Amino acid sequence: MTQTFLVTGAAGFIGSHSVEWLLAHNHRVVGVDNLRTGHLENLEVARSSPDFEWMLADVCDEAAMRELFKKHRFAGVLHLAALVSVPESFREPALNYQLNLAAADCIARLCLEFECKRLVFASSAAVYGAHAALPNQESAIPQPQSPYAAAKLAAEVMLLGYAASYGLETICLRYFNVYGSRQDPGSPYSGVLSIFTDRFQCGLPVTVYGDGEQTRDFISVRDVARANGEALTQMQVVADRYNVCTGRGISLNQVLAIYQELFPNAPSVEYAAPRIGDIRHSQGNPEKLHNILILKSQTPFEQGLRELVVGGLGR
Ligand code: UD2
Repeated sequence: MTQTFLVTGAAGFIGSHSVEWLLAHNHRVVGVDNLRTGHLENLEVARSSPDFEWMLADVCDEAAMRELFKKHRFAGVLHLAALVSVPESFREPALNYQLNLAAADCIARLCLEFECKRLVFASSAAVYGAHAALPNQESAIPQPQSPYAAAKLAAEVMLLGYAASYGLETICLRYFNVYGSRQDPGSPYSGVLSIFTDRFQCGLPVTVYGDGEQTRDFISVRDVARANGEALTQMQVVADRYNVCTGRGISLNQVLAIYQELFPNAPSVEYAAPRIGDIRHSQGNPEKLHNILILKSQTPFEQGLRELVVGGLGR
């Protein structure tokens, strides 16, 4: 039976890929976005499908969201809409509270009211903080160091509280460093691979903050979309928090070695002082999620990066 799913933040980087995964697996999707940071062009493929319904709306608008829940009987919700920038959460703590905590609570209450059983929530590796033991395990005590991380953690606690209280199937996914097409390179705080790809393609030098030996657990957006889709649609899940990562830490210098093969004539890399608050190493343990979801093999980093460079950021 065809089921209908709601995706909030559908026009975003992760949202648009997740919508396409659901459509490719024969589901109907309603996509909502206020286009604050999302782009309608990201939904070009989705909007050509008769199984996709687009709605320009703000997830904080409870009346609009209630109308949507009333109209459709959602089998599940993928809640991705968020204030996505950590630095912006410092500048705009009230907006961070609204978008990253209050909106999640509102969506969860609507799920309860309209008997939608499954809620997949976009959390972040940011909840671990800079001093957590590596690889990050879900059982570690979180140490949020930004309003962004605090709100994501608070939302996890709230939603898992609803799981325990009302049986809502809440899956909190802690994304690590997601990369891939449609990641907007437009701000200095954009994902490093979107910035590097954009600059190398324009023949411009890239800047590395620090010595380049910092590591990140980079995961392809394609694998993240699949994890989102499987978490939303698989029969057996356990309401809990899960890392979405590869388990492999790669240094920026290793990343640059791949770019150098792809852009042999690129200007030399510039090194600058490390960014304030920068985490030295980030690496997660993916086992817990892999134990509940049947996930096929993941995209090797070298392959994912080459595809991004060849296919382009906009695809
Ligand atoms: C990621 C998330 C952030 C938060 C955090 C949790 C992204 C975009 N950001 O921040 O939301 O969850 O993890 O810890 O996924 N860098 C350069 N040159 C550049 C840009 C960045 O050297 O032009 C460095 C940067 O200093 C850092 C690394 O690249 O050491 C990764 O930076 P990032 O902004 O992609 O992601 P991160 O890990 O700081």
